[in-house]
This record gives sequence, structure tokens and C-alpha cells, in this order.
Amino acid sequence: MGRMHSPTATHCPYCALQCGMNLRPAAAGPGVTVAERPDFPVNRGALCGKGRTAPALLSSRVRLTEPLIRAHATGQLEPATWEEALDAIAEGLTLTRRSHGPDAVGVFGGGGLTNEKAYALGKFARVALGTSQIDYNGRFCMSSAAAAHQRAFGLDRGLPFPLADVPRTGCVILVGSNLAETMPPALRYLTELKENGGTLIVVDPRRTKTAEQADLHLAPRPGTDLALALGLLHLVVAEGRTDEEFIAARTAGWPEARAAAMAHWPELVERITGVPVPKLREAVRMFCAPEAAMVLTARGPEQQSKGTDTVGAWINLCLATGRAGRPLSGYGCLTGQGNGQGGREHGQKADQLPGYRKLTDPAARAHVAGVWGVDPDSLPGPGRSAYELLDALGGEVKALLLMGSNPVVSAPRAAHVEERLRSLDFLAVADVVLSETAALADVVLPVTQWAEETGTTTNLEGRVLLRRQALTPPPGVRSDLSVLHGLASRLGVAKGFPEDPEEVFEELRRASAGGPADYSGIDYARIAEEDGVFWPCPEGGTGTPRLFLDRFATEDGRARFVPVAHRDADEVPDAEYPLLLTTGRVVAQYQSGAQTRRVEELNAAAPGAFVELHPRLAERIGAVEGGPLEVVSRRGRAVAPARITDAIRADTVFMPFHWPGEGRANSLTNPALDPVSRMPEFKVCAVRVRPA
Ligand SMILES: Nc1nc2c(c(=O)[nH]1)N[C@H]1C(S)=C(S)[C@@H](COP(=O)(O)OP(=O)(O)OC[C@H]3O[C@@H](n4cnc5c(=O)[nH]c(N)nc54)[C@H](O)[C@@H]3O)O[C@H]1N2
Ligand SMILES: Nc1nc2c(c(=O)[nH]1)N[C@H]1C(S)=C(S)[C@@H](COP(=O)(O)OP(=O)(O)OC[C@H]3O[C@@H](n4cnc5c(=O)[nH]c(N)nc54)[C@H](O)[C@@H]3O)O[C@H]1N2
Ligand code: SF4
Ligand SMILES: [Mo]
Repeated sequence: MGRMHSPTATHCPYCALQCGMNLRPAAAGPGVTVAERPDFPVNRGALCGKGRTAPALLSSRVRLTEPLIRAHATGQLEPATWEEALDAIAEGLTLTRRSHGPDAVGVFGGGGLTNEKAYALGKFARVALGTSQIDYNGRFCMSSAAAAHQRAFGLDRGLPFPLADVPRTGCVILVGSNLAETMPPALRYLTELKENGGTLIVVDPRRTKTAEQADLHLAPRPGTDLALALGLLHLVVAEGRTDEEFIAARTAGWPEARAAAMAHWPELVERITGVPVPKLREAVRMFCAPEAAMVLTARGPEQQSKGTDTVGAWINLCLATGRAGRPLSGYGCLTGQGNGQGGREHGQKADQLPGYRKLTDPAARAHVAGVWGVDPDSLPGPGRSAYELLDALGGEVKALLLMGSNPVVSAPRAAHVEERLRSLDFLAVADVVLSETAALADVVLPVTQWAEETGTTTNLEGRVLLRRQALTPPPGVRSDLSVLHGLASRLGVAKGFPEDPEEVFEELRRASAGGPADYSGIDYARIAEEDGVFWPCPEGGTGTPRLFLDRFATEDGRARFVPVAHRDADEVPDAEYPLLLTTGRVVAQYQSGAQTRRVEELNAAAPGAFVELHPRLAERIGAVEGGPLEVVSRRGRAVAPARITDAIRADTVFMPFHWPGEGRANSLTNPALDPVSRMPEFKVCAVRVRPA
């Protein structure tokens, strides 16, 4: 690995906090080491263990350094040249397209990809392949919050304010976020909130490290947040705590939403959620007492087959109490992946064009087609959502190009998804390591990593950031942009897929101009000068750290209440499957673990899956600490050691989803989809558990 000037100011490759860090050449040998970057405001120098150890993956020992092609004779993946590999992919995709039409070719992207890559991938699907069949793993992440944002506010930016506002509000309800483990440096914002006299309410079926910080912890049964939020709104109305002036001036739809909430009286909500009425009253008092308050959600309430309505109910609570569109108040979603925000704005989503434009909007199609130099009528329409696309593999979709995801581990009903991937005529995967999904491919392309390339990401605050190249990639790997360039030219599109990220960003600026997520005023130099620029930022304008203070982004400027009613999870416990399974994360592993399982220090800290269960349940089924437990759902079976703790409800077990094989939590999960966002129900399914 070569060297460049030191130190290089950049950002972490993992989560949506996008912590700032400096990279310095290692004291001895090749590579870089991570140093603090105290001047970057979001994390002020703090990093979690994943960020600190990220350079370990840059070493060639653990990563892919040459393309691989599956040999017909042996069935094994064998080293190949880049020319051979790109030719093979172009041929595989072309053959499928020729015999079955363009929609038989699918593309699957990721929320970890930079804005430039996400933009180029969406364009590649629509222009070079002409397929409608593109979606990405962000569908599994924050799509329910995104849909609810759109419905209520007319715009989806995860946080409508900078994180720096959080310690200055009066009360935060944090719903289904374990940020002490999933964004450790962000915990500081909550401790500062309390130091400033504010209060923290955490809603989580488990008493997590985050919940331990709370003034009030509500532990509902998984899948019942919708009832909980409605119950709180009911009490707000009953106790006369609504803000009628705000409702009249800034919102629409209150009478219907109010009526829906009134059908969820406290005793009913206690019965559904398991949260006692006095605690509901206490939460309402804490939320309504101060001048300003916030509700923040993460995957707990969102990854449900009613995630969009659930987030809608929390938004209704904010609107009814005048806690939105005002300083230090509002609803926000804590987006997850490194570019979870930007990755959902620029076109790798099935229904979307760059700038968060709609693929079904004729004006949007005309604008983007103009930038791309193609006929608007040549752009395909919306395609399938992520799970539906994976489910269609081997059926109507016969070839797939995948970049930035590892669905063999991370998709719901993973054994079925794995089988669908195996049934493809052709699978190509670009990755930095041989992930469980890459291992199934016909062609594998080794790509550059964060420290070896330049590009922008948009963090959970909507702040567009610049990751800078700090070292030369090893010979044999190429960037994702170079892959798309090479494939497009082989598919007969010689122009429009540059390899240089800044050139791609300049085009993205034009494509997003005038759209909801307008980046046209942002450029690489400006990002560096301003510690990131908040979108929307029109050409010649300033960035927008705070949204909705004067008006919401709907046509009439009013926020929309949505009347929602509680409904059960797709699966509820019964005699055969009497328990609830919920899933999530641990601090030392990231997502499917493809990257962090290859980092020694992290793997030592979290070597494998486990099943968290309450002592009463353990006693009933005869489980002992560390002993193997078999967990069975209607989709399949997993085995992992027991971890007995009174920090979880006795009717619920929890598994982290970072591992393949026997401990794969997603062998069990339910792919029931939210009707609006198409989000799968990762957080609730029915299981039975017994010692293996
Ligand atoms: N260490 C680590 N950090 C990460 C990641 C990682 O993989 N590892 N991934 C990143 C990404 S992409 C994301 S999306 C974020 C996710 O960040 P979080 O949303 O904080 O992570 P999860 O652990 O999935 O879920 C959060 C909590 O939801 C709770 N929960 C489960 N079911 C329910 C329910 O029905 N209702 C409620 N209210 N809560 C429930 C779980 O007990 C869990 O504590 O983390 C990001 N940061
Ligand atoms: N049961 C359960 N399942 C879940 C969840 C849950 O809470 N419970 N959470 C869901 C959520 S929120 C998410 S976000 C998904 C995430 O799950 P995945 O989509 O599987 O996410 P990663 O493990 O980050 O996969 C990214 C892959 O791309 C590779 N990669 C990293 N950077 C790049 C790059 O720049 N280019 C290319 N070509 N490849 C790259 C990595 O090595 C890795 O193999 O999991 C979902 N699955
Ligand atoms: S919190 Fe997220 S962005 Fe920050 S160092 Fe950890 S993984 Fe990286
Ligand atoms: Mo995520």
C-alpha cells in the first residue's frame, strides 16, 4: 500500500453517525492508523471500537485482491483478470436480457455506498441495462420512517435538526434505538440532555445500555409501539394537553387522527403493550411539561409490518402537542448505514430518481433524462422492493448484479433468499471481502475501500460529508465507479459513467437541482470548508440545518396527521410458537458481519450469536447460561448459546443478526411487509425455544 500526505481528515466506513477521523501513515510498515479528529462537530474526536479498528480490513490478508470467476469444470471460484471478469459479467447480463427482456436483469445496492456510487448504480440500471428491477438494503433499514416522513411532512430527511439540538430540548422519547451500542459517540448527546435538566424516556422491550440511561423506561411487547403511541396521544387529549393553536395554524387532518387515538384508551393500551397505565401517564407528563421536546425512532418500531403507521402515530403525538416545526422540537429518525440518508436520495431505490424525485413524476423524468441525455420515455417505471426482488430471483429475475449488501445473512427468511440466489442463471457481486453472498456468485469483483477512494456520504442529520482518499489501493482492486464504467462501455454506453468521483458528483448536483434533496449548491471544496453541508442546498444558496421552522414541505405547507389504528403483528404467539423473537445488534459487530467478523479485536469481543432470555423463561424451559438453545419459527431453525438476563421481557427472546450458519437469526425472521414502505418485520415473529 502506498502513502499520501498525512494526516488525512475523513470519516468512518461504518454507521450513519459518520464520525470524523484522521488517518495517518502507520509508524511501521504499510497502511494507516486512526487518530482523533476533535474539530469535527458530530463526534468531537470520539470513536467506537469499529471505527477505531477499521484500518485492519485494508490489509490484503483478509480482503479480496483479484477478480474471481466460477470455473465450469470445477465449480470453484478461480482467479481471473479484470478484462475476463468484466467481459463475463457483461455477457451474463446481456444473454439474460436478450432471452428474457431487460426486467429479467436485477440490481441490488446498499446504503453503505457513497452518493456517487448510489447515483451511478441507479443510472446504470435505468440507462445501461434499461431495467426497472433495482432496489437496495436501505429498504430493510429506515424505509418505514422515510415513508412516514413523506406522508406527514412532504419530505424525508432523517433528522430535521442537527444532533447538537438534542441536549438543548426538554424531553426526548427514544423509541427502539440502542444507540449506546449502535452509535456510541452519540450517547453523549443524551447525557448532556440530562445534565442540562432535560429528561429521557426510552421505549425498548429490553433494558439495554441505552435504556439504563433513561429517567423512564417503557418496555412494551415487541410489535406494539403503535398502540403505545396512540395511548399516549389519547392521554394527551384526555388531559387537555394538546396545542390547539399549533394544530390550527400548521397541520391538517386532526379530527380524524384524534378520533383514531380516542379508540385507544389507557387500559386497552396496557393490555396490548404490557406497559402499566401509571407509566403511560408519567411519560405524557414528562413529554408535555417542557417548552420543547423530541421523539426519535430507530429500527425497533420501524422494522415492523406496520412500521409506517407506527412512525405516523409518533409523529401525530408530536403534531398534537406542537412539538414539530419549531426550534428544539420535532420528530426524527436515526438512520443506520454509513450513507443510509444519501443512499435513499439518488436513485438506487425502486421508485426513485436522483434528488429524491419520483420515478412516476413526468416532470422528474424529463429533468433527469435531460441530464442523462436520454429520451424520458426510455426510463423504466418503478420496480420491486428489496425483499420482493430477492424473492423473484430465479423466477422472473434471472440475473443479478449486487453491490454493497450481504443478503444471505441480512435478509428476512434468509434460507429462502439463499436458495433464490442459488437459482439464478447469473450472479455478479462486487465486494471488499468474500461475503457469504459473494461466495455464491459466478463472478466476484474486488473493490476499493473507504480509505482508498474519495466520495461523499450524507449522515443521519442530512449533512453531506467528504470522505477523502488516504492511501493507494493495492494492485488488483478497482473502485465501484470503475466497475460501472467498465460494464457500461461493454454494454454499449461509452459515455456517462466516469470513474472520477468528483465528476460523478458534479453530474449528481445537476440531476438533483430543483428536487426535494437538492445538492446543486454543494461541492467538494465547500464540504471541506463548512464541516459538511446540510441539504437542501440550492445553487448559490446556503445549507439547511433545520427544516420545517416556517412551513412543512407539503403543497400547502401544513403537516398531515394520519389517522392510524393499532393492529397485531403479522404473527402472534400461539400454542405451537408461544414466544416472540426480536432481533438487533451488538456494539462490536456491524450488520451481516462481513467486515467486522474479519477484524480480530471485534471478533474476540463478540465471537458469535446468542439468545437472550429472561430467568423465568429459562427456568421454565430448562435453559442454562451458555447452553445451546434451539429457536424454531415457521421459516426455519437456529441454534445459539443462552444468555440469561432479567433485562428482557419474559415473553420475548432476542438474537443479534450478525452471523451466518447455525446462529443466523434471519433463518427465523418473517418477511411480512409493511404495505407502504415494503419493510420486512425483522423485529417480531413467533418462535418456540428449547435446549438443543
Ligand atoms: N454496532 C453496530 N452499530 C450499528 C449497526 C450494527 O450493525 N452494529 N448498524 C447500523 C445500522 S444500518 C442501523 S439501521 C442502526 C440500528 O440501530 P438501532 O435501531 O439502535 O439497533 P437495533 O439493535 O436493530 O434495534 C434497536 C432496539 O430496538 C429494540 N426493539 C426490538 N423490538 C422492538 C419493538 O417492537 N419496539 C421497540 N420500541 N423496540 C424494539 C431492540 O431491543 C434494540 O435494543 O445501527 C447502526 N449502527
Ligand atoms: N434480523 C435482522 N436482520 C436485519 C436487521 C435487523 O435489525 N434484524 N437490520 C437490517 C438493516 S437495518 C440493514 S441496514 C441490513 C444490512 O445488511 P447488509 O445489507 O448485509 O449490510 P452489510 O453487512 O453492511 O453488507 C454490506 C456488504 O457490502 C460490502 N461493502 C462495504 N462497502 C462497500 C462498497 O463501498 N462497495 C461494495 N461493492 N461493497 C461494499 C461489505 O463487505 C458487505 O459484504 O440488515 C438488515 N437485516
Ligand atoms: S459510531 Fe459509527 S461512525 Fe462512529 S466510529 Fe462507530 S461505527 Fe464509525
Ligand atoms: Mo440499517
